[in-house]
Amino acid sequence: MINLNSNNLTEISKSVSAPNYNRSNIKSGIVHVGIGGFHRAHEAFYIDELLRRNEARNWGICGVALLEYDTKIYQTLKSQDGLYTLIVKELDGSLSNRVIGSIIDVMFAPENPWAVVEKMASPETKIITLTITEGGYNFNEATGEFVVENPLIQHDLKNPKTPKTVFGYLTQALKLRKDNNQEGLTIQSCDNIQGNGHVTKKMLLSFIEHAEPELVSWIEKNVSFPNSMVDRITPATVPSDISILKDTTGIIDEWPVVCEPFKQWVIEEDFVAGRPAWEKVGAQFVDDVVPYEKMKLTLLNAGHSVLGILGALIGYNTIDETVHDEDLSLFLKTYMNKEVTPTLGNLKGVNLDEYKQTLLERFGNTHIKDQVERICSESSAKIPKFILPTVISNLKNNDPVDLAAFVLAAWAVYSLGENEKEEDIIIKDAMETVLKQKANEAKVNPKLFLELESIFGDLKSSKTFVDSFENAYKNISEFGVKKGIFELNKS
Ligand code: CS2
Repeated sequence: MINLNSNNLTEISKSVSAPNYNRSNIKSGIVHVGIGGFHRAHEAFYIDELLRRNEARNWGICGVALLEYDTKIYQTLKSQDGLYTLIVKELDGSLSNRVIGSIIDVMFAPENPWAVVEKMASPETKIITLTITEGGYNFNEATGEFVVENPLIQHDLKNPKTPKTVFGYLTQALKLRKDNNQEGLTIQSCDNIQGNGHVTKKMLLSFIEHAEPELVSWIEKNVSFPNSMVDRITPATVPSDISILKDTTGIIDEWPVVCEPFKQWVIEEDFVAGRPAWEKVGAQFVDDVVPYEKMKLTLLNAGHSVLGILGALIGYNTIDETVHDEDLSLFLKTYMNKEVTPTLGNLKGVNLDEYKQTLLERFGNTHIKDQVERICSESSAKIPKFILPTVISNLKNNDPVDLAAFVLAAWAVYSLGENEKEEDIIIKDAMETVLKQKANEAKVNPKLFLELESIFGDLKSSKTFVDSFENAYKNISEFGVKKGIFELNKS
């Protein structure tokens, strides 16, 4: 058995593919915030691939764990010198293991916030990338405006030297760069949000208007915020992933990452301080990423939420189980074809039919075992980005919204915390308390669930939507999801 760390790399490379480059010669041109599974399956993989081709010596990654919650991942990566195994689960069930070496340093922000600010401000840093989750951007879903009342934001405004949120860190780092007459840099969001670069810029500038207004014009001139679409399904690592790796390779890795073979990264060309040659390892650079983002958020991510919420109520545990249920897969296909596709218009450069077909295959990968619980987590931040834009567009055009209403009604029932087998559903959501409260009120009058304005905006005033929602709610709560779908098909 071999512990995964730098000293053992030569030994490790005898049993799995491992970095063939000298990690001590690499500069960290990238500071990345949020070193969860997705970053390690995606961006860190692309950089590792470049490093293996000797193409990215200035583009190693310094990974930052921002929250107390990230203590364990920080400690694990620290003890493994930033190394971890990426386990790709192929469609035929075979596993390809590869040790990734691109994270050359890790920092734990709560331990020494100012060290992180200085790292972000160092001349070596050219890009700050973010995976801080959909909810991390701190905007009101209905208005799109920054939520300055958030107590953590208030903390950062009052304690600029010991920030807690990404906005506090970025502000201090940019201020330091300006004060030191440094060049600007690129801030690149890798989260699932339409216009993720625009949103990052808008939210950061809103914070800065309150914190350091004189910094705004410097940022306008010196910092860029490219939009991007990121994709690779990365379920949460489970104990058997760790033990299978140990049994088959002898490697002791406390936190490997598992993912599907598919990956995609479409990026807008807008980097003010240089960038890695990501195009050499499969990323696409385009002038306008909007079509790709729309497609991914409204079909893949929404598709996940549809299967996750309906599947959770029925009592399924993994996404492949849900998509192998004929009622659910037919429901999803109909949702994608009838309610989503017409809202997408003509997307230059993509073949939608092929994309949807591939999605069903990816969701159906029986080896991935992506957790329904992971998909349903933080639905209050996901639904407004993945499903509501489709609803709003269809209502505007007098097009059907019945299937989306069915999913939202199922979410209201789901939020009661019990599935159709009378087992508890574990709800992981920043809005858990209020969701449960509204879900209980909805038992008497379903449309009260839609009063969650920070999620649904003004949806409750659409009679068309409310009628479909109430009808679906009644069917789901009385007869269950599958019979509810049957009733829906009849009408
Ligand atoms: C998922 C995403 O969290 C979710 O709900 O839809 O994590 C999805 O797996 C990734 O965006 C795939 O690229």
